[in-house]
Amino acid sequence: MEMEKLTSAEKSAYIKAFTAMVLGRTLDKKIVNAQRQGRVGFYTPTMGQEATQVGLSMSLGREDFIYGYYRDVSLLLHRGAPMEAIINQIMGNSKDVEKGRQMPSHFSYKGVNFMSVPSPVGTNLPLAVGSAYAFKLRKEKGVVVATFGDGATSTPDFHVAMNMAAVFHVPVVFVCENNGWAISLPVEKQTETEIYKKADAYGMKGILVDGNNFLEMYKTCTEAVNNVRSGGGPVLIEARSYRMGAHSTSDDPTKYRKDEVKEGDAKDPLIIAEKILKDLNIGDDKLVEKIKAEAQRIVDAKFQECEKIPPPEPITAFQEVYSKNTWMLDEEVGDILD
Ligand SMILES: Cc1ncc(C[n+]2csc(CCOP(=O)(O)OP(=O)(O)O)c2C)c(N)n1
Ligand SMILES: [Mg+2]
Repeated sequence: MEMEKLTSAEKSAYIKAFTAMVLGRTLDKKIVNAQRQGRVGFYTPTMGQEATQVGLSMSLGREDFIYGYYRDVSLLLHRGAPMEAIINQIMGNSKDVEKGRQMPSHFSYKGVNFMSVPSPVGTNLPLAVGSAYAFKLRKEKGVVVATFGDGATSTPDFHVAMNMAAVFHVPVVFVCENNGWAISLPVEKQTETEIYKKADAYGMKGILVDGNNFLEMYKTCTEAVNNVRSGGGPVLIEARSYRMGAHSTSDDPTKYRKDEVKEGDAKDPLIIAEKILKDLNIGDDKLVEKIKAEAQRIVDAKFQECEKIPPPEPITAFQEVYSKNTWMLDEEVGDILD
């Protein structure tokens, strides 16, 4: 890698990025293990997509909105969502902002403008476009980001959203986290063309980027986001990585694939990030080990804390949907809780 002169702000941004990636990976493994022990119900691992998510997050501002998807744990962590908010959501306990009413991994965190994740794949895309249209009409400077997988590009919503975004020239950044798989379907069977090329048909720029490399992601996304922010119209970014884990804790990928990238391989985004820090003289083995040990300590402590939190009270199933409950709901509450 060519040597660059880095400012101290850049150095700390890169260390923050690496730390978020390590936290994401560590939390991921903790939750998968806990699911195997029957301590949480379900989870969609983020492993392999840490660099894509963190590099993207580095390019965004506080005012920007994210219509993300169920794998965006590293993005949430880097953007500043408290780790306990993520764990509480997975557990569906009484401190979960959704009070257990969403499936685990379907996060929502207002503090960092991360909208509620919908289960039907691709449905966040038209919502992101509508939101970006509102930004435009109000002349606000924020951009809206939609993240989604390679499989989501086969949904009608993807095409509807791309077309409307381009026609109305709204400030939206589509980021396809192409991890090579949609459950058991490889991307080669998903589409006859490369995903970033689809942008051309709608009249927007399509960009291909190495999603395993956080620095490439950061640089590419920063340029793209700045262009969208200054009125350049929407963009589609295809970030290529690899889903290192199972689709979800209900999936057994050994039934349909041989793992092509394993933890610690040269293509592992954490290994690439470690090498970047070392090549740029920002960090050494000692720093890397310190960050990893600290991440493990934090994850273990937070997990233990969250496990002590009781489930939501039954009455909460009837609250926070309407500003004032309908008479039918009131009757139901009476029947159940009397
Ligand atoms: C409209 C719709 N169809 C099917 C499903 C079932 N489903 C859930 S996740 C998934 C795969 C999505 O793959 P991709 O978009 O590549 O994201 P990834 O899980 O690989 O990150 C499918 C088919 C769904 N939730 N919604
Ligand atoms: Mg996929």
